[in-house]
Amino acid sequence: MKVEIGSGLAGRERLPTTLFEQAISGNRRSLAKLLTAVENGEVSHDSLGISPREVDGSVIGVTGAPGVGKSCLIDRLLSTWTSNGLKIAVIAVDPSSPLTGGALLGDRVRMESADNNPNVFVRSFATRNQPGGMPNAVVLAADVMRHCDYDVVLIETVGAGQSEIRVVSVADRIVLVEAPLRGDEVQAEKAGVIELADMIVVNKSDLEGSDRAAANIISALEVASNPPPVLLASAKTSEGIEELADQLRTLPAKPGAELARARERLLTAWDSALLSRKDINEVLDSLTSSDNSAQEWVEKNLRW
Ligand SMILES: Nc1nc2c(ncn2[C@@H]2O[C@H](COP(=O)(O)OP(=O)(O)O)[C@@H](O)[C@H]2O)c(=O)[nH]1
Ligand SMILES: [Mg+2]
Repeated sequence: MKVEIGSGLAGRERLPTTLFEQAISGNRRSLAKLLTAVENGEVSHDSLGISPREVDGSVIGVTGAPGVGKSCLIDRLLSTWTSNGLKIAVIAVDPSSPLTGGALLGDRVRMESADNNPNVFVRSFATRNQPGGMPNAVVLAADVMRHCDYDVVLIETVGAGQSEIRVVSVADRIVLVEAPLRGDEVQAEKAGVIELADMIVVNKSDLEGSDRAAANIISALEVASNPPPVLLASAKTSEGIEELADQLRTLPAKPGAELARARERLLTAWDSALLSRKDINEVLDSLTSSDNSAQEWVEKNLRW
């Protein structure tokens, strides 16, 4: 089935399947347009005629608090991988888009390897109009990029909060980035990510305290049944980057993480189904009156 997308596109370009064909044959502009339709929820796997991708380790979520160096590390990975002949796509997800406009300007500056490199495609995704739907859009975007011959798709989040965990839980593998000065104690915020992370990278190894930060993380992980590998690296000096780039290409999924990941995916699908109810605005209106509680509404309206 062919679906029309947006009125801004003329003629044959209106068809996502046409855009998809053009994107597959290497047209970056068509890929960008198709991804806009994906971001707006205007296309699906079905309408593009593709099945959801098999998990093969090629879609990697990169999460961690703002400022730890995720974008800089990704920039280094882009250089390393593209010089080995790989094509890499990056999806930068910005759930705080009302403030930044989803443009991630700072990140664009930091991803220097992306500029004018035909083997790199960087795309930012805003969650603005997508309550609960973002992870689904990211899944489709990553699948589309893989179809367009990108060997690795990196998904970068702006932070490491609950909504970011939701987004990266759709990736095949999850990398948590840490940095010294933050790593002194494993904070509550990270508990959920640590359960999901297949690897922890302590970035800024050029700074004092990075060894201690890594040691603290390793000792905090001792209680975990399947602790992920912890790697020290520096996006500034490139120390550890080759090793990181190598390991990420063959990183095994952490045993036991499937359940935690399935849980996040279920919650995502659940949110998305709830928030896309036709009567969602009436439901929300009814909850604004003080005698209706959300808990009661759920009990009355959702049965299992
Ligand atoms: N010393 C040092 N600074 C770094 C390193 N990696 C990133 N930074 C700095 O950390 C800041 C945040 O980096 P950025 O990649 O934007 O972090 P993000 O918010 O996690 O994406 C920037 O000022 C970088 O220059 C590193 O390996 N060593
Ligand atoms: Mg960043």
